[in-house]
Amino acid sequence: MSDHKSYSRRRFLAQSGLGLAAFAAMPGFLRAMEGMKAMPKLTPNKASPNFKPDVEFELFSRSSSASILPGQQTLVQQYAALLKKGPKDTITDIAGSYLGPIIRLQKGQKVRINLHNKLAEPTVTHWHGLHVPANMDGHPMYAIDPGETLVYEFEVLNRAGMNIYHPHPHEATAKQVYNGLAGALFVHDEEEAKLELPSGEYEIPIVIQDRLFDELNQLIYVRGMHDRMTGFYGDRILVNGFPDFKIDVASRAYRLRVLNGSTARIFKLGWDDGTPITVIGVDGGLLEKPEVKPYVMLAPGERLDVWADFSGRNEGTQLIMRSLPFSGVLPKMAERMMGGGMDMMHHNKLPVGSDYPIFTARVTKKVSESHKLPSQLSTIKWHPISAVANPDKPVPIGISEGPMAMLLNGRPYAYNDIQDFERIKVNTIQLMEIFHAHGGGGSHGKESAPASGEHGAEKQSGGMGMMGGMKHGDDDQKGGGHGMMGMSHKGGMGMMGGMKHGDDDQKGGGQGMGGMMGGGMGMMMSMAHPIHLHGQQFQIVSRSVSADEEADYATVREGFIESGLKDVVLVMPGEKVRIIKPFQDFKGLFMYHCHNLEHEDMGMMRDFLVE
Ligand SMILES: [Cu+2]
Repeated sequence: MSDHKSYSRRRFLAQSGLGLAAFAAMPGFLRAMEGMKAMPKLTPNKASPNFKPDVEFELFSRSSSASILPGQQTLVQQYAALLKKGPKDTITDIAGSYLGPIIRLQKGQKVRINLHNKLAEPTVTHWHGLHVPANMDGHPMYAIDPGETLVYEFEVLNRAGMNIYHPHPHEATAKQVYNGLAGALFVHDEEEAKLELPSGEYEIPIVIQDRLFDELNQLIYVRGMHDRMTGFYGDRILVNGFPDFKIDVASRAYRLRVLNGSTARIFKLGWDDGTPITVIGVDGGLLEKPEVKPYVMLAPGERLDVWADFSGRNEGTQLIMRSLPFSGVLPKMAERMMGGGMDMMHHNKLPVGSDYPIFTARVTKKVSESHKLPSQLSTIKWHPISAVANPDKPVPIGISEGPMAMLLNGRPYAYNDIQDFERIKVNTIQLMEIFHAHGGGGSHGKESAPASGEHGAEKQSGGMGMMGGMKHGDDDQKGGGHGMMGMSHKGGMGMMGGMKHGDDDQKGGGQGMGGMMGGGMGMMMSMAHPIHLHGQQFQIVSRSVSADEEADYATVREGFIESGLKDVVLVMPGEKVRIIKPFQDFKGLFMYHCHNLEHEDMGMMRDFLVE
C-alpha cells in the first residue's frame, strides 16, 4: 500500500473516531491473524511402560478454600499432591496455605507425575525452569479437560535451583495462578549438597504474591481492560499464602528461597535497616560467588536465593523485608492513577513502586553457632559468544504494547504460527535480543527500530506493519505500528506523543487510537515486562537503556543480577537486553512470553520451534 493511502485511512479513523470494529477490520490486523489456528485438542499422554520412575506422585488441580484473612474462608483453586514412590521429602504441604505443596527433586531422578484435572475448566501444568522435553513442558496444546489425567515423565536434568509449577492453559494462565494454582519446586544436586548450606528449618521458602479481596474475603480479579493492560495488582501482600507474614529465627544464617508469584507486581526487595541483601542464587540456581546488593528487583516468575545472616543480632530484634520505592515500570499516568493522584481508575492502596512491608523476621533465639557463607558457591558453564550460532543476527524478541493486545515480534500468540526467525536448530546456542519494538519514548524509537531491522525480522513480518511496526525506515509500517498498537510514548503523552514534528504517520495513527480509546490512552505506553523463555536457562550478556529513561532506571539499576543463569529477565522501558540461550536435547515447541500473566493471556507470547 502506498504511504498516501494508509495515511489517509488512519487519518480517517482518527477524525471519525470509529470504534474498535473498524480497527479489527484493518487488513493488517487480519493478516496478522491469518496464521492463527485453533489450539488442537490432543489425547492426553499416558504412562509409558518403559519408563521406570524413581519418583511418582499424583498431582490434583482442584477447587478448594483456605483461611487467608480473619473471618470467612476464601474460595481458591489449589494443587494437592500424593506421593506414590520416592523419598518422603519429595512432597511437603504448607499447612493452611492455598499454595501447592513444596516439591523437592534430585538431579538425575526419573519422575512421573499424574496430573488430574478436578477443576471445572481445562488446565495444564508447566514446570517453570525445568529443562524437559517439549511434550512434558505444559504447553497449552496439552491442556486437559475436567476429569482427564495427563501423565508427565521426565528426567531431572537441571542443576540445583528453585523452580515453579503453575498452570499454562490458553488465555487462562493468569486467572488460575491468581486463584492459587502455583507451587515451589526445588531441585537439589551434589554440587549444592557439598556446600552444606542452611537446610531443614533454616531453609525457608518465601513465595510473595499480591491479592485483592472483597468484603466477604473473596478474591477479586480483573475488572476491566485497564487491569489487563497494566497487569492486575492486589493491595494485600501474601507470603506463602498468608498476610502479615512473620518468621521467628535464631541468631544464625538462613537460606531464604524467594519467588515472586504475583501475576504482575514487581518488587524492589531490601531490608528495612539498610542491611544489604546477600544473594547466592537466582532463577537458574547458585551463583558462582555471593553478590551483595543494596536491593534486588524481583519481577513475576523470578527467584532469589538469599543468604540471611541474623548472627550477632539480639533476641527481640526485628528485620523487615520491604519493597522499596522505585519508578518507571508502569506508564506515568498509570502510576499516578494507582497512587490515587487521579480518580479515573482503580485506586490501589499499594501502588507499584511505593514503600511497603513484605514480611518480618524476628530473632527469638540467641545461638552461638552459625553457617559460614562459602566464598565459592558453584561453577557455571558459561557459553562464550564464540559458541553462538548467530553472533551477527540475534534472534529478535520485540516487545510492543497496545490497547487491544500485547504482542511479541509484532504478532499475537497463535498456535502453529511459527515465523522463520522462530525456528531454532536443536543443539545450538543462540544470541537473542529483547527490545521495545516501538521504543519506550520519543528519542530511542530510533535506537530500537534499527535493532529490529538488523535481525531481519522485517522479512517475516511482511504484512505485519499494522501490528508490529517492525520495519525500520518504512514510515508507512512504522507509523501504522505506532498508531494502531504501539503506544510507545511515555508519561501520559500517548495521544499527543505523535503530534509533534513532521512524522505524519505517527500522528495519524496515534490520534486514531486516541479517538477510539478515549480517556484510556494514557496508560498504554511503554512499561516493564518480565520476559520468560521456556527450556534451558540463559545468561545475560548486556543491558542498555535509552537516555530518556535513565532517571527512572536509576531507581532500579543496582537491583539486577547478571552473574547467574536466568529464565526471566525484567526488561525496563527503553531497555535492550542481549542474552545467550542454549536449545539443547529437545525438539518441539518452547514458548517465550511476558511473565506479567495478564499480558501473557492477552497474547504477549510466542513459540520457538526447535527442530
Ligand atoms: Cu508484559
